[in-house]
Amino acid sequence: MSEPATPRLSALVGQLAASSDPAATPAGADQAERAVLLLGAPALGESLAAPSGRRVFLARASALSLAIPGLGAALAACAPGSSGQSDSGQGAGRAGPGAAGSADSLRHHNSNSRLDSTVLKNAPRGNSSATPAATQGAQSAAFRRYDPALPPRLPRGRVQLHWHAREAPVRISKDTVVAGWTFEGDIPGPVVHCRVGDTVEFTLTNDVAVPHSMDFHAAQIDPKAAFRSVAKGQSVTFTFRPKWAGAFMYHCGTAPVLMHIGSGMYGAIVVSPREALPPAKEFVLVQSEFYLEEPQGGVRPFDYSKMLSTLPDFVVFNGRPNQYVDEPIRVKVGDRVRFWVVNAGPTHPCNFHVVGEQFDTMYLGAPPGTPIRGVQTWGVAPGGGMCFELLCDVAGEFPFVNHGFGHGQKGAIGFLVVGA
Ligand SMILES: [Cu+2]
Repeated sequence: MSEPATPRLSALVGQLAASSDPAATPAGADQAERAVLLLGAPALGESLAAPSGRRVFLARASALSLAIPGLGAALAACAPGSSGQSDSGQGAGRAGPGAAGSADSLRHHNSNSRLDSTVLKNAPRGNSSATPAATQGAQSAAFRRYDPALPPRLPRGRVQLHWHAREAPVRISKDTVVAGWTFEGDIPGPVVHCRVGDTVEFTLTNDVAVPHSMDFHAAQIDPKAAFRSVAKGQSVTFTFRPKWAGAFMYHCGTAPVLMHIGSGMYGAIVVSPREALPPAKEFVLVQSEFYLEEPQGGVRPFDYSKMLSTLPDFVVFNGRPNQYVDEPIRVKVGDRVRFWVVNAGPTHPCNFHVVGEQFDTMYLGAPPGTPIRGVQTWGVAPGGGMCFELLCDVAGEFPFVNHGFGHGQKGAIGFLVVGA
């Protein structure tokens, strides 16, 4: 067998991590290649499926960060928006406390950085969301139905949000409390509603020891600056103007993203078009999967190993299994209903369907463009969002489900009750 012409990245990672001496860098691994090693995904053959393989990779990435001091800072300095200045207010990270520009932030702007890779080390027992703040007071956590109604748009075309990354126990049913990593204390986080062209000025302050970040899918922005992770007590601020209408996911993007999304850090931003859509009762459904450990002290932590297995305990709309079976969504005959469906995943599709109904309109892209008619079921991909409309011209109780019934059966089901 002939030797490969260039060394494989995984081999370079291994060689670099094996020595803390920068002089041991193999010939041919120039700065650019090292940057790829630091920022990129593991090479083929570096299995992330095995937790030990992932930890080895993160450990190697950490070793590289230490072995090549200054490289992270150099990369961050090259990033647009990292100067802490915003020319137009759109598409540029803006300096806040802990924003790029400080030595601290330069160490953790990168989602594979050393600080981010401490996530699982900080968590008790390694693969779990069971931090003290996420578990304390679990028994007294009250159940609250997540209101599916689309909130009104904030006025004047300018949305200012200052959210906190928090750990909190969240009661998802009468007998289940989960150890949540959250935006604003709930799973999902709050629904944001704006309009195409509005200005969204967003600040995230991290209240907890594990680093966190925010990634809005409705934004077109330099992710290295705006979506960077921030340590406890620090903040990141960025501003964007959504260009497209639709239902978009937001989530924490700190590595390992699976752990942060899987532990509750996600939600929906609905961007209405400038043109008015037909009048309707509008609802937001965020589907997600819950991978949980057995209860300990009345709380079930999220389980990273189970997330990797992709076999969830619950699949839910708006963070609680079957909540709209127990307390349905109610409308009247003659109402048009518009569902903005976001699939936060982290892994499985949402095959959205309303039993006994058809969607007269579903928008393949941004509403009101590209409508398609007469849809029975449509798959919303993890990380995606779509807009479904139906006219409720028949009274009755209509289950809305994930028609992938292995997942519908695990809690992704509710009732749309159409009253006469
Ligand atoms: Cu996070």
